Amino acid sequence: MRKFAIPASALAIAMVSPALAEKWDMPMGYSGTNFHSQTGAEFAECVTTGTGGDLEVVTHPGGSLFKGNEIKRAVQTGQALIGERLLSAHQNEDPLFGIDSIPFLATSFEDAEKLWEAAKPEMTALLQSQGLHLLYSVPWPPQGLYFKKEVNSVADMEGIKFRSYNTATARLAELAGMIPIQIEAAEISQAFATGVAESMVSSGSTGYDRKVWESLTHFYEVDAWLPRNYVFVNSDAWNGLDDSARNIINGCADLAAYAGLWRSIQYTGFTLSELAKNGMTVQRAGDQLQGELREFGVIMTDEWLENAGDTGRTVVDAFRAMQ
Ligand code: PCA
Repeated sequence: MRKFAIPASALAIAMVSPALAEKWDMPMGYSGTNFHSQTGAEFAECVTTGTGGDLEVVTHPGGSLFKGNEIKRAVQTGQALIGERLLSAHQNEDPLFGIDSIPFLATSFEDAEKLWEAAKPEMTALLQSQGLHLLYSVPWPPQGLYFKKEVNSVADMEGIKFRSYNTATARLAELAGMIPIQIEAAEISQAFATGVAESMVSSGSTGYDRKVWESLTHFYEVDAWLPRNYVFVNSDAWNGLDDSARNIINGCADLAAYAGLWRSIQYTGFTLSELAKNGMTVQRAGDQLQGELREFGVIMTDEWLENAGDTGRTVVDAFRAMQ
Protein backbone atom coordinates (compact mmCIF):
# COMPACT_ATOMS: atom_id res chain seq x y z
CA MET A 1 0.00 0.00 0.00
CA ARG A 2 1.28 3.43 -0.90
CA LYS A 3 0.87 6.05 1.78
CA PHE A 4 0.51 8.99 -0.55
CA ALA A 5 -1.20 9.68 -3.82
CA ILE A 6 1.58 9.84 -6.39
CA PRO A 7 0.63 10.55 -9.98
CA ALA A 8 0.31 6.97 -11.18
CA SER A 9 2.02 7.73 -14.46
CA ALA A 10 5.10 9.16 -12.76
CA LEU A 11 5.56 6.14 -10.53
CA ALA A 12 4.87 3.61 -13.23
CA ILE A 13 7.47 5.22 -15.46
CA ALA A 14 10.01 5.40 -12.67
CA MET A 15 9.58 1.81 -11.57
CA VAL A 16 8.99 -0.04 -14.79
CA SER A 17 10.71 1.89 -17.48
CA PRO A 18 13.53 4.19 -16.47
CA ALA A 19 14.33 4.71 -20.15
CA LEU A 20 11.19 6.83 -20.58
CA ALA A 21 11.57 10.49 -19.68
CA GLU A 22 9.98 11.65 -16.46
CA LYS A 23 9.65 15.22 -15.15
CA TRP A 24 9.83 16.27 -11.50
CA ASP A 25 8.71 19.79 -10.64
CA MET A 26 10.75 21.20 -7.74
CA PRO A 27 9.00 23.97 -5.77
CA MET A 28 11.32 26.33 -3.87
CA GLY A 29 10.30 29.10 -1.47
CA TYR A 30 12.97 31.74 -2.07
CA SER A 31 13.50 34.13 -4.98
CA GLY A 32 15.17 32.90 -8.17
CA THR A 33 18.19 35.15 -7.61
CA ASN A 34 18.82 33.76 -4.11
CA PHE A 35 21.90 31.53 -3.82
CA HIS A 36 19.85 28.55 -2.60
CA SER A 37 17.67 28.81 -5.68
CA GLN A 38 20.74 29.08 -7.92
CA THR A 39 22.22 26.00 -6.26
CA GLY A 40 18.89 24.19 -6.72
CA ALA A 41 18.80 25.14 -10.41
CA GLU A 42 22.30 23.70 -10.90
CA PHE A 43 21.31 20.56 -9.01
CA ALA A 44 18.27 20.17 -11.29
CA GLU A 45 20.43 20.60 -14.38
CA CYS A 46 22.98 18.10 -13.02
CA VAL A 47 20.27 15.45 -12.57
CA THR A 48 18.70 16.15 -15.94
CA THR A 49 22.04 15.96 -17.74
CA GLY A 50 23.33 13.06 -15.63
CA THR A 51 20.33 10.89 -16.40
CA GLY A 52 20.50 11.77 -20.08
CA GLY A 53 17.14 13.48 -19.74
CA ASP A 54 15.41 10.35 -18.36
CA LEU A 55 14.66 12.34 -15.24
CA GLU A 56 14.16 16.03 -15.82
CA VAL A 57 14.06 18.20 -12.67
CA VAL A 58 12.52 21.66 -13.15
CA THR A 59 12.83 24.26 -10.36
CA HIS A 60 10.06 26.72 -9.50
CA PRO A 61 11.59 29.37 -7.16
CA GLY A 62 9.91 32.22 -5.31
CA GLY A 63 6.97 30.15 -4.11
CA SER A 64 5.60 30.19 -7.67
CA LEU A 65 4.36 26.58 -7.69
CA PHE A 66 3.71 26.16 -3.96
CA LYS A 67 4.31 28.79 -1.31
CA GLY A 68 7.12 28.13 1.17
CA ASN A 69 4.80 26.88 3.87
CA GLU A 70 3.00 24.51 1.46
CA ILE A 71 6.04 22.80 -0.03
CA LYS A 72 6.63 20.01 2.49
CA ARG A 73 3.03 18.86 2.44
CA ALA A 74 2.95 19.06 -1.36
CA VAL A 75 5.90 16.66 -1.58
CA GLN A 76 4.52 14.36 1.14
CA THR A 77 1.25 14.05 -0.73
CA GLY A 78 2.88 13.64 -4.14
CA GLN A 79 1.55 16.88 -5.64
CA ALA A 80 5.24 17.56 -6.28
CA LEU A 81 7.88 14.83 -6.00
CA ILE A 82 10.84 16.98 -4.88
CA GLY A 83 11.13 20.34 -3.11
CA GLU A 84 13.19 22.70 -1.00
CA ARG A 85 12.18 24.31 2.28
CA LEU A 86 13.58 26.07 5.34
CA LEU A 87 14.18 23.14 7.72
CA SER A 88 13.36 24.97 10.95
CA ALA A 89 9.96 26.02 9.61
CA HIS A 90 8.77 22.56 10.73
CA GLN A 91 9.86 23.00 14.34
CA ASN A 92 6.20 23.04 15.37
CA GLU A 93 5.94 19.42 14.09
CA ASP A 94 9.04 18.17 15.90
CA PRO A 95 11.69 20.07 17.92
CA LEU A 96 14.47 18.30 16.01
CA PHE A 97 13.66 20.43 12.95
CA GLY A 98 14.71 23.46 15.02
CA ILE A 99 18.19 22.13 15.85
CA ASP A 100 19.77 24.74 13.55
CA SER A 101 17.98 27.72 15.17
CA ILE A 102 19.13 27.43 18.77
CA PRO A 103 20.73 30.80 19.53
CA PHE A 104 24.52 30.63 19.92
CA LEU A 105 24.82 26.83 19.73
CA ALA A 106 26.55 26.89 16.32
CA THR A 107 27.54 30.38 15.18
CA SER A 108 30.07 29.76 12.39
CA PHE A 109 29.88 27.91 9.08
CA GLU A 110 32.27 25.31 10.44
CA ASP A 111 30.14 24.62 13.51
CA ALA A 112 26.91 24.72 11.51
CA GLU A 113 28.29 21.96 9.27
CA LYS A 114 29.33 19.92 12.32
CA LEU A 115 25.90 20.34 13.88
CA TRP A 116 24.32 19.17 10.64
CA GLU A 117 26.59 16.10 10.52
CA ALA A 118 25.59 15.34 14.12
CA ALA A 119 21.89 15.77 13.35
CA LYS A 120 21.77 14.00 9.99
CA PRO A 121 21.05 10.41 11.14
CA GLU A 122 18.14 11.49 13.38
CA MET A 123 16.90 13.98 10.77
CA THR A 124 16.97 11.38 8.01
CA ALA A 125 14.98 8.99 10.19
CA LEU A 126 12.46 11.67 11.18
CA LEU A 127 11.87 12.67 7.56
CA GLN A 128 11.62 9.03 6.54
CA SER A 129 8.87 8.54 9.11
CA GLN A 130 7.02 11.36 7.33
CA GLY A 131 7.39 9.84 3.86
CA LEU A 132 10.33 11.98 2.77
CA HIS A 133 13.85 11.16 1.65
CA LEU A 134 16.52 13.73 2.62
CA LEU A 135 18.85 14.72 -0.23
CA TYR A 136 21.00 17.70 0.76
CA SER A 137 21.06 20.80 2.90
CA VAL A 138 22.76 24.21 2.67
CA PRO A 139 23.15 26.78 5.48
CA TRP A 140 22.07 30.40 5.29
CA PRO A 141 24.67 32.99 6.34
CA PRO A 142 24.77 33.91 10.08
CA GLN A 143 21.68 35.58 11.47
CA GLY A 144 21.63 39.22 12.60
CA LEU A 145 19.00 41.80 13.51
CA TYR A 146 17.35 44.35 11.22
CA PHE A 147 15.65 47.51 12.54
CA LYS A 148 14.51 50.91 11.35
CA LYS A 149 16.25 52.69 14.23
CA GLU A 150 19.40 52.43 16.32
CA VAL A 151 19.15 49.61 18.88
CA ASN A 152 21.67 49.15 21.68
CA SER A 153 19.80 46.97 24.13
CA VAL A 154 16.77 44.72 24.46
CA ALA A 155 14.92 47.63 26.07
CA ASP A 156 15.13 49.43 22.70
CA MET A 157 13.25 46.52 21.10
CA GLU A 158 10.15 46.75 23.30
CA GLY A 159 6.88 46.72 21.34
CA ILE A 160 8.48 46.47 17.87
CA LYS A 161 6.63 44.44 15.22
CA PHE A 162 9.04 41.64 14.42
CA ARG A 163 8.89 39.43 11.34
CA SER A 164 9.48 35.81 12.38
CA TYR A 165 10.11 32.79 10.15
CA ASN A 166 9.89 29.90 12.62
CA THR A 167 9.08 29.02 16.23
CA ALA A 168 12.53 30.04 17.50
CA THR A 169 12.36 33.52 15.95
CA ALA A 170 8.88 34.03 17.39
CA ARG A 171 10.14 32.95 20.83
CA LEU A 172 13.09 35.34 20.55
CA ALA A 173 10.68 38.18 19.78
CA GLU A 174 8.56 37.24 22.78
CA LEU A 175 11.55 37.18 25.14
CA ALA A 176 12.58 40.63 23.90
CA GLY A 177 9.10 42.08 24.38
CA MET A 178 8.47 42.40 20.63
CA ILE A 179 5.41 41.37 18.65
CA PRO A 180 6.14 38.40 16.35
CA ILE A 181 4.43 38.17 12.96
CA GLN A 182 5.20 35.12 10.80
CA ILE A 183 5.88 36.20 7.21
CA GLU A 184 7.54 34.28 4.34
CA ALA A 185 10.66 35.89 2.85
CA ALA A 186 8.84 36.30 -0.49
CA GLU A 187 6.47 38.75 1.21
CA ILE A 188 8.75 40.75 3.49
CA SER A 189 9.48 43.73 1.18
CA GLN A 190 5.79 44.52 1.18
CA ALA A 191 5.42 43.86 4.90
CA PHE A 192 8.19 46.35 5.68
CA ALA A 193 6.94 48.91 3.16
CA THR A 194 3.44 48.88 4.65
CA GLY A 195 4.62 48.79 8.28
CA VAL A 196 3.10 45.36 8.99
CA ALA A 197 6.59 44.49 10.25
CA GLU A 198 9.46 46.79 11.21
CA SER A 199 12.30 44.44 12.11
CA MET A 200 13.48 40.85 11.73
CA VAL A 201 16.28 38.40 12.39
CA SER A 202 17.77 37.09 9.15
CA SER A 203 20.93 37.04 7.05
CA GLY A 204 22.50 39.76 4.95
CA SER A 205 21.45 37.55 2.06
CA THR A 206 17.71 37.90 2.62
CA GLY A 207 18.04 41.63 3.33
CA TYR A 208 19.88 42.00 0.03
CA ASP A 209 17.47 39.78 -1.95
CA ARG A 210 14.47 41.73 -0.66
CA LYS A 211 16.13 45.19 -0.86
CA VAL A 212 15.18 45.92 2.73
CA TRP A 213 17.12 49.22 2.66
CA GLU A 214 13.98 50.65 1.06
CA SER A 215 12.33 50.44 4.51
CA LEU A 216 14.92 49.53 7.17
CA THR A 217 18.05 51.35 8.33
CA HIS A 218 20.16 49.16 10.63
CA PHE A 219 21.67 45.68 10.46
CA TYR A 220 23.39 44.36 13.59
CA GLU A 221 25.68 41.37 13.14
CA VAL A 222 24.90 38.91 15.91
CA ASP A 223 25.86 35.50 14.39
CA ALA A 224 23.06 33.99 16.43
CA TRP A 225 22.72 30.78 14.34
CA LEU A 226 22.85 29.55 10.73
CA PRO A 227 19.52 28.03 9.72
CA ARG A 228 19.37 25.64 6.78
CA ASN A 229 17.35 24.90 3.71
CA TYR A 230 17.02 21.25 2.72
CA VAL A 231 15.98 19.39 -0.41
CA PHE A 232 13.84 16.30 -0.11
CA VAL A 233 12.06 13.74 -2.29
CA ASN A 234 8.78 11.92 -1.85
CA SER A 235 9.84 8.51 -0.46
CA ASP A 236 7.69 6.49 -2.85
CA ALA A 237 9.10 8.37 -5.82
CA TRP A 238 12.64 7.83 -4.47
CA ASN A 239 12.05 4.12 -3.90
CA GLY A 240 10.66 3.85 -7.41
CA LEU A 241 13.91 4.97 -9.02
CA ASP A 242 16.52 2.49 -10.22
CA ASP A 243 20.01 2.42 -8.67
CA SER A 244 21.73 4.34 -11.43
CA ALA A 245 19.26 7.25 -11.20
CA ARG A 246 19.67 7.30 -7.42
CA ASN A 247 23.45 7.31 -7.72
CA ILE A 248 23.34 10.24 -10.10
CA ILE A 249 20.98 12.18 -7.85
CA ASN A 250 23.20 11.48 -4.82
CA GLY A 251 26.26 12.71 -6.73
CA CYS A 252 24.44 15.88 -7.79
CA ALA A 253 23.21 16.37 -4.21
CA ASP A 254 26.78 16.16 -2.84
CA LEU A 255 27.94 18.71 -5.41
CA ALA A 256 25.02 21.00 -4.54
CA ALA A 257 25.74 20.81 -0.79
CA TYR A 258 29.36 21.73 -1.45
CA ALA A 259 28.64 24.52 -3.94
CA GLY A 260 25.81 25.89 -1.81
CA LEU A 261 28.00 26.08 1.28
CA TRP A 262 30.66 28.05 -0.61
CA ARG A 263 28.10 30.37 -2.10
CA SER A 264 26.70 31.00 1.37
CA ILE A 265 30.16 31.79 2.77
CA GLN A 266 31.00 34.14 -0.09
CA TYR A 267 27.58 35.76 -0.05
CA THR A 268 27.97 36.75 3.61
CA GLY A 269 30.52 39.52 3.05
CA PHE A 270 29.13 40.55 -0.30
CA THR A 271 25.57 41.06 0.91
CA LEU A 272 26.61 42.95 4.06
CA SER A 273 28.66 45.36 1.95
CA GLU A 274 25.70 45.77 -0.42
CA LEU A 275 23.44 46.66 2.53
CA ALA A 276 25.97 49.32 3.55
CA LYS A 277 26.34 50.56 -0.04
CA ASN A 278 22.62 51.06 -0.16
CA GLY A 279 22.68 53.30 2.90
CA MET A 280 22.17 50.95 5.84
CA THR A 281 24.25 51.13 9.00
CA VAL A 282 25.91 47.71 9.24
CA GLN A 283 27.81 46.90 12.43
CA ARG A 284 28.31 44.28 15.10
CA ALA A 285 25.74 44.34 17.90
CA GLY A 286 27.08 46.27 20.91
CA ASP A 287 28.23 44.46 24.02
CA GLN A 288 25.06 45.12 25.98
CA LEU A 289 22.74 43.88 23.24
CA GLN A 290 24.94 40.87 22.49
CA GLY A 291 25.08 40.00 26.21
CA GLU A 292 21.31 40.20 26.61
CA LEU A 293 20.74 38.10 23.51
CA ARG A 294 23.11 35.47 24.87
CA GLU A 295 20.95 35.27 27.99
CA PHE A 296 17.96 34.52 25.75
CA GLY A 297 20.14 31.91 24.08
CA VAL A 298 20.63 30.10 27.39
CA ILE A 299 16.88 30.12 28.05
CA MET A 300 16.07 28.91 24.54
CA THR A 301 18.71 26.17 24.63
CA ASP A 302 17.24 24.83 27.88
CA GLU A 303 13.72 24.98 26.46
CA TRP A 304 14.77 23.20 23.29
CA LEU A 305 16.61 20.45 25.15
CA GLU A 306 13.60 19.87 27.35
CA ASN A 307 11.26 19.64 24.35
CA ALA A 308 13.58 17.55 22.19
CA GLY A 309 14.17 14.89 24.88
CA ASP A 310 16.67 12.08 24.34
CA THR A 311 16.95 12.63 20.60
CA GLY A 312 17.88 16.26 21.08
CA ARG A 313 20.37 15.46 23.80
CA THR A 314 22.01 12.77 21.59
CA VAL A 315 22.47 15.24 18.73
CA VAL A 316 23.78 18.08 20.89
CA ASP A 317 26.18 15.70 22.70
CA ALA A 318 27.43 14.36 19.35
CA PHE A 319 27.97 17.95 18.16
CA ARG A 320 29.82 18.94 21.31
CA ALA A 321 32.03 15.87 21.01
CA MET A 322 33.19 17.21 17.63
CA GLN A 323 34.48 20.47 19.16
N1 PCA B 1 16.77 33.96 5.33
C1 PCA B 1 15.56 33.22 5.44
C2 PCA B 1 15.78 32.25 6.54
C3 PCA B 1 17.08 32.59 7.12
C4 PCA B 1 17.64 33.64 6.27
O1 PCA B 1 18.76 34.13 6.36
C5 PCA B 1 14.40 34.11 5.77
O2 PCA B 1 14.60 35.20 6.29
O3 PCA B 1 13.27 33.68 5.53
